[in-house]
Amino acid sequence: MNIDSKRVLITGGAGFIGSNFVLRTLERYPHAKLYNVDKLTYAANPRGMERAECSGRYQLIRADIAHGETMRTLFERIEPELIIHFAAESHVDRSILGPAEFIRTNIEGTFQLLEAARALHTASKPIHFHHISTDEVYGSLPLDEGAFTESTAYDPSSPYSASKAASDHLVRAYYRTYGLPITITNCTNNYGPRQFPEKLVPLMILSALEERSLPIYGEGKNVRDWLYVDDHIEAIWAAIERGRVGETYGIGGGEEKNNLEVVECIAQIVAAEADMDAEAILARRVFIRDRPGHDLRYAIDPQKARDELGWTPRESFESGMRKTVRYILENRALYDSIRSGEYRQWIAKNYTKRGGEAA
Ligand code: NAD
Ligand code: TDX
Repeated sequence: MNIDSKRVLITGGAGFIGSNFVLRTLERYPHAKLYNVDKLTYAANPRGMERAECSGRYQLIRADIAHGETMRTLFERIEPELIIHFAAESHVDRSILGPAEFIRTNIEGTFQLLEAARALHTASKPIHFHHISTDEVYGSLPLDEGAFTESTAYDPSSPYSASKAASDHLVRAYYRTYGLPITITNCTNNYGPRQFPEKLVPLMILSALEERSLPIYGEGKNVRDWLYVDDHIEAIWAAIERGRVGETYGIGGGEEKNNLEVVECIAQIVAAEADMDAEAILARRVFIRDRPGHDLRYAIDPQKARDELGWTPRESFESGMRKTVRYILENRALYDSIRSGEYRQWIAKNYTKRGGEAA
């Protein structure tokens, strides 16, 4: 499906990946109209999206995807031709502390969106549903062998990954049962500008810059397959434009690093960019209690995406990390305001709510 000139409903477009996606998509597709349905939870970051707001082709609608009636009304008003579903509770540690919101947003929310799409989809006015998912649905790999493919059996470990697995199953069921046109991408760990600083990469960059301790779970040997956010965005465009309806595509960066290596690389880059001492940063590593159910290793074999979509990542881990560190250095005020709570007040003042979402 061609994205340009379409009415595109994006969910979670104020979050990390979604907000990067909105900004890049407005540039790449000069006729697309984007409607961003976002509840503006703690993880949302609508600041810095002035470029989108000035485009005349972007609207932010504050609403909860798990609120069925609100979704039905919105879909009837917007009449989207394409839905790109990013919205989720996304942090594994939070899902361990309190899974309820993950079940509500990730499962119930996906269900309500699918229902709203099913109600409007017809052969003459089709709606394509693209679902953004994660490699975590496949569980854990041994340290030194193998990679997930699209046919790997689901085996999620955390409430987060179990809720994402359930949402993937629902999306595929709506294709098989009701003929709703869908595609799914299951991507590895992203990093880049605008990521909420609870996740490993921005947390470590800010801690290094602020001369605070760097908390590493367990022994730091867990491996993730890292992908710069812009490369993920290219993969989503490719899956929507060139993917086959009903198919799933694994998206992986081919940059496997354990957490010690990630922190080492961040220390080197922060030291170079901010004129600091890498050894002094690394001396502040502290090894803390491991995450319960901590998956040892994730890696995606991206051959299907390469062969069918012609997609390959452009950034190396090193070049993507350098861009990320520079972005944080140039936008310190944004990160300071997120952590001070001043930014929550700014959201409350600037965005009115629609039905259904928590205060
Ligand atoms: P994020 O936590 O940064 O942003 C999530 C966004 O969803 C926020 O803007 C939030 O306000 C919104 N949201 C949450 N609950 C909502 C609700 N009930 N109704 C409407 N909006 C709601 O997440 P992210 O890291 O940008 O991830 C986006 C998607 O990509 C998620 O589906 C995630 O599972 C998937 N994913 C993320 C990664 C990663 O490394 N970050 C990797 C693979 C897949
Ligand atoms: O302080 C920390 N110390 C630490 O050692 C944090 C926050 C994390 N870690 C470890 C845990 C993981 O092995 O770093 C690794 C990465 O952790 P997260 O940034 O929490 O990411 P992860 O759990 O791998 O999940 C991420 O990638 C897949 C996203 O949060 C998910 O939304 C996505 O689906």
